[in-house]
Amino acid sequence: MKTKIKKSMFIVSVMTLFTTALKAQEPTVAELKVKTSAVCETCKETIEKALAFEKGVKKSNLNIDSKIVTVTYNPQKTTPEKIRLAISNAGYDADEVKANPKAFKKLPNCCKKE
Ligand SMILES: [Cu+2]
Repeated sequence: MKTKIKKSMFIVSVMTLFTTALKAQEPTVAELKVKTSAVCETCKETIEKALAFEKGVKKSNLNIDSKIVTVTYNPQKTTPEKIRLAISNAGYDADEVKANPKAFKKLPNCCKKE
């Protein structure tokens, strides 16, 4: 009986060690590229600011020529879907996610794509 308890204790501690090791290996940094509908410097500012307030986002940089925003984020805290939604809620298209119409209406005229 005593050895049985010892054995199960051993198994539990091995499993704990194993899951701890697995957790440590999960990446905390990932990069995502999202095609947006940005057209000018103000768009760039609006999108980068919106992403700066988004949980799990470390940094973002929008290239106006390509309209692609590169986002560095923590995949344990956020997802590409949430990041696209944040861009949509700022008034811009994000890949297949269309801009939130209410947010789009509030954009300055120069930022409204046709
Ligand atoms: Cu703009």
